[in-house]
Amino acid sequence: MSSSVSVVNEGGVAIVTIDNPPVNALSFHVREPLMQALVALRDDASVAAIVIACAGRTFVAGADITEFGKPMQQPELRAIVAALEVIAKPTVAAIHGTALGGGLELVLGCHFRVADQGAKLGLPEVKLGILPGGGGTVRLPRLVGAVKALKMIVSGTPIGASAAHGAGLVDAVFEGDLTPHAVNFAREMARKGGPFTPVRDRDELLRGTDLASFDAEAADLAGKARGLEAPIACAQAVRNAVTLPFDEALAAERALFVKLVASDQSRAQRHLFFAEREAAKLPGKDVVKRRVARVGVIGAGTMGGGIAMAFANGGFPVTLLETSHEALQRGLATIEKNYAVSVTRGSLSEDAKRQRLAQFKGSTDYADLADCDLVVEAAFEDMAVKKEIFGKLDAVARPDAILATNTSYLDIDEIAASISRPQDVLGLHFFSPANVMKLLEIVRAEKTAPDALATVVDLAHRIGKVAVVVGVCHGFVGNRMLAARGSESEALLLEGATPRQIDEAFTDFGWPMGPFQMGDLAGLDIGWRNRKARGLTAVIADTLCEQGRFGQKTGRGFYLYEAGARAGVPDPEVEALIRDKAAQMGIVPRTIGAEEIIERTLYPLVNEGAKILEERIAARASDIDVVWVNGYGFPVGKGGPMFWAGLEGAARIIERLEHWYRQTGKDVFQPGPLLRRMAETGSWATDATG
Ligand code: T1G
Repeated sequence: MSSSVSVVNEGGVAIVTIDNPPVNALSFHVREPLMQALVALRDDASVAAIVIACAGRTFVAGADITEFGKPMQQPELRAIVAALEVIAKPTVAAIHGTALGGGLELVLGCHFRVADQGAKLGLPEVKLGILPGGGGTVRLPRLVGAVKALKMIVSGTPIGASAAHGAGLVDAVFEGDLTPHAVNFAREMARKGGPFTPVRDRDELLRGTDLASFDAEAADLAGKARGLEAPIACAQAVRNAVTLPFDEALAAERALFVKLVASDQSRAQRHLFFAEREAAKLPGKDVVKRRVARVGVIGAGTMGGGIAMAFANGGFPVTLLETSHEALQRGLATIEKNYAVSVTRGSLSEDAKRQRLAQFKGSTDYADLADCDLVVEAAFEDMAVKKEIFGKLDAVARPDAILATNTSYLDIDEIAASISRPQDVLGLHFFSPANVMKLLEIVRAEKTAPDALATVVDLAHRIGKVAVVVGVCHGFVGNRMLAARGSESEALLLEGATPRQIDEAFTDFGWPMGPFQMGDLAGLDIGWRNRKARGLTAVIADTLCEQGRFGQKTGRGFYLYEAGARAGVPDPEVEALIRDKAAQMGIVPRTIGAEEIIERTLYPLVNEGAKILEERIAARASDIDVVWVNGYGFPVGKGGPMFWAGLEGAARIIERLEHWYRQTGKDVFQPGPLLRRMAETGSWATDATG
């Protein structure tokens, strides 16, 4: 045997244990000994049944994603599953942790599956821009039915053990140590005797498929694909399971897999998978993290309330502080309403709502923050206000409490310098709604202590956030680049593009919404206040705000919103306003195509990202991709702005920016050294990252 696969014969039941930390991925050094073990056990007369289990924290979490894009070494997963299926004696998978992707496909080759209560089973390949390539699209429908399989595979969302048991994917669920239960189950199956029908031969569920309702469900899911190929291919593969003989459907799955795994979209999504994990890694040696048992949040407004919920949802007791009893009650009432909405939607149980609300303690007295290990300030975006708050915190907070600000733009070094312990100060820049948005920009100030930084990076993971460590500058990474993206939006309006045309160019690119839809959703007054604070203007947006048109919240912004409508409709008044302003500025409108819109908004985004890397505000280009995909909806199929720049070609980006700068009367475009180097080498690596 090998160190990755071991076999123990327990009274005639062979226990095959896979041991490939950290997630038992089906790497080649697992597949080869696993195949050898199965072939040997198939013919071993002393073995009446076989159990496949895993060591460590989880069952097989999938194929080894790092092997993609390289020649696949034999045996492939498909061959192992086929070898499993011809074994006449009962085969039982013992599932704990997460059986995902190839892990679930492996267990579909077994006659039976048993799981512990906390197990999850799923086929998340679609999130990597591919589809299950080990027979999952053909076998899963045979156990749970075509429509259930379609939803699981196109969403990529795993299901829990009890749901899997109810759906027929798992034959038994056990509490406690799973392996003995699995061995007893296998022994009982052997005692009862066969035949043991392999999943591939179980067609009964498929025969009842209503293809019309299947197609309707598939069409609905396809409508949400936003240009991604994998969801469409997943649906097609599951449909093949219903309409084609097993082996033809399996061959069709393989053909789709081979096409997708080589696609830019899958490369982009695999890039993001590893980029998110890389972003959480801090340079230098590991440091001892500080203990965080209780969190304080200052400010119970939209951001403060959302931040408090994010920590309460992660299991932390929260002290929520406001300046007045009325403001505090308003904040707590909003939090309770938010949880009530989740209960109504069915995404939260009443019991969970009660548990989370019990985590909150409200106060208007700073002294009540004295037992907090982390305090997050989410007050008004004003430096004087922040300094006053941090001054009070400096006096009351525990000696090694971490003092964080949620500021979007202000200089955190200046805040840190205003108190006695700058080493405890950092930024936690949440994105609204803070209890929903995954991205958390962790701002490392000049004097932030390494252990404080490591502590909050770990905390981010514990509350389900995707953390990216960034440096101090105006807008950090995301909002600084957002300003670069928005700089041309108004110019495009004045030159002849309508808000709808610009937004449609974005949604056709794959964004969930365009810049004007996003502005109306977030509230145009936020940008207006920020521009005024910095002495900047945006002639159209400023005029709309002066008219009280703040977007959805006022029923009118760039678009008109019928009572309560979420989707706006073009407003002739706005288009007339744009025409008037353009005329006053002597601009003659012209037809502007989608390609120009994308080049003039997204190429400056890339250029700003390159500057951010040069200034070491972000440590890696992939960190910038993680920010933009998780904080602003950059299409995952394009991998984030910096990965996408590689697809576009930095040389082309430079050439087009030079063109547009000339065309719009700006100074000559000067690409920075890193953008130039990217054009020459195809790599964003800076000296720091090698
Ligand atoms: N392959 C290679 N490395 C993997 C991996 C995988 N499948 N999954 C995780 N890792 C690494 C990860 O990069 C990190 O590395 C470490 O393991 C811990 O991961 C044929 C083709 C299982 C829920 O998509 O969802 O099967 O940073 O930080 O938060 O049809 O990992 O430590 O160096 O995420 O506890 C399908 C992907 C593959 C599941 C655990 N499977 N993994 O989460 O730990 S394609 C997936 C996850 C496939 C077949 C197809 C999560 C997790 P490092 P982690 P975690």
